[in-house]
Amino acid sequence: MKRILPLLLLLSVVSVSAQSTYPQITNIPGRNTVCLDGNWKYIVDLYKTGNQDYRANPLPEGQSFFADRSFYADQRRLVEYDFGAAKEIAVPGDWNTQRPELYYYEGTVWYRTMFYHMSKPGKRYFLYFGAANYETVAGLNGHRVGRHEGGFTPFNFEVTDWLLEGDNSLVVNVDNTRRMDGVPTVNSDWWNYGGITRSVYLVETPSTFIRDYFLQLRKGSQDVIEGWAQLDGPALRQRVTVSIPELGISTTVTSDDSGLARFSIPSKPVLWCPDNPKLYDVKVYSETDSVSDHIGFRTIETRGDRLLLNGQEVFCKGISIHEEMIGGAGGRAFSEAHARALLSEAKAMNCNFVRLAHYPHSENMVRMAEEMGIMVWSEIPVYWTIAFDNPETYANAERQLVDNIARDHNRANVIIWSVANETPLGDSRLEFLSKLIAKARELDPTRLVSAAMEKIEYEGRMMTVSDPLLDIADLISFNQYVGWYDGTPEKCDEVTWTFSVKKPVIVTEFGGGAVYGRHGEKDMRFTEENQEYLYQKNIDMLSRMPGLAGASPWILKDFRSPKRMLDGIQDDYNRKGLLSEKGERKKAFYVMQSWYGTK
Ligand code: GCB
Repeated sequence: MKRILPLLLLLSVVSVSAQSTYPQITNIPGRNTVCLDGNWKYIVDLYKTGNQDYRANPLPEGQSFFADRSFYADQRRLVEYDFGAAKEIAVPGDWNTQRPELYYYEGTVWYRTMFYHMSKPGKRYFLYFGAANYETVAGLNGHRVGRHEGGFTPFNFEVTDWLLEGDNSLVVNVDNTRRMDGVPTVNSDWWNYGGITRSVYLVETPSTFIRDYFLQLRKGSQDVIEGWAQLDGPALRQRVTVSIPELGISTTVTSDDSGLARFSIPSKPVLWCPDNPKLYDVKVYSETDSVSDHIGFRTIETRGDRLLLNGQEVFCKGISIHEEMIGGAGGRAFSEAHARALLSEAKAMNCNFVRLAHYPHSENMVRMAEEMGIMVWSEIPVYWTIAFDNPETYANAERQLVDNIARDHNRANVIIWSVANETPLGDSRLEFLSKLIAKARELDPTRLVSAAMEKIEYEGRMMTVSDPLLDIADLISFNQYVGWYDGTPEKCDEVTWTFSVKKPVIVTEFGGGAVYGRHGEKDMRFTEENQEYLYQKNIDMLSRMPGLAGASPWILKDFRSPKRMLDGIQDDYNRKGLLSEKGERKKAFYVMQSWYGTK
């Protein structure tokens, strides 16, 4: 087995700033994979000491460490970083809730795992990370294999040439330092959980494989399945088949010179909807590869201020969710069981819709919601005061949008791509968000695109949303806190809403804080009674709103946020949950449950 000591120096997060050059491989559950999850060694590196030699002598991406003897200069430092003596931490998992001393930690952590592998002839291999927050550099057996920025989207690095027969050493550097130019930026109202927060896989593919495919009903049609498959590898011209046995479909086309195969298949599938979340077994195969999936078909569109699912008016009975575990130590949720726990509470509230705020949640969450018949608002972390003037920040945001859409574009339950939340008005912001909206539409013409905007008030208690984005987005979707940040709950009775455009309205946030078990008069802040009253008043107000097509109040569960320091009340939690962090239902939960029960 090769020495693993010097690997840290190789994997510096400085210098080369290019994103991973490998486009995303989609549908990992339908591929041939080895899961690398487990207990990995870790070293906390507050001062980024492991990066320093590399900073002086950067190696080009992919170049062998062992070719450059100058890196052996300081053996002592290398020994200090020997993983042999290091402790272990679970992957996936945030580091903050696994180690008390890392609760507030923001910085660099080195991870190392060993795995056994024997390559098969003619196969290609990729390391796939579901997500790691925020910046990741990975190295395999002494070779830097790639860097990725963004804490909530998947990424993969090809490692075919760097795998050894037998034991392999994978070193991963994760840095969750907040950055002004990052997406999100330094200021956000949620915990900056660091680490490898979603599963890691070694994916095996044939030398030419089906990297991605997109199959949905043609926009506006319920009887044509349309889409494409993209091959990756040397044999780009092949016969590619889509097979859906239950629909009697087996359609073959030939891919073009770039490996793209386009499909247009007449068919009348049973449509996916919350009451009948029908999924079909789908197989996409070429002469060299084959991938299986479960795909549902539905349409989503707007007509005036009406929202139509499969041509029928639908009301989005929603709740906003942060991807945080219910109970235990809390922390970043990632597994199917975590997803089921969160979504079951949404179901119990009679929801048919969730706003997965404020960043792409795990694939488990989206797939579980799809199976349970829950529609999804999917969002990227363009949140508050992003560096809208910075072209690199734009490139980063666009990359996250592209990766989010690539991962989930076959999920029937995803009906809305959201490009932002509560961003302050301005020219550069409008240009930034308009470009993101155009990009989303270019990649996926079948879904709606919007953003969570903000309400404004003008004379005489008239409320509206005044945002040039309204002309571009498909929805009037906005956050409002009448009765909490804005007056007392009674104010809801006094206001009137009006909108300058005729589009469906989704109130993407409303609510207020309450501590579970804290009781008092309905005008006493942070009591369950106050929150319950606030919800009753808001529901009355929403019911009078023209074009109301849905709501996703803030929020399912109390969630950690460093901005919430009030002693004895908040204790690092935003208390606007309808559940406590342990999952106990507050009174307002039942207000939503009964309102949605009548809808
Ligand atoms: C908002 C934000 C959300 C916050 C929430 C609050 O408008 O979109 O991220 O957590 O308000 O609790 O203030």
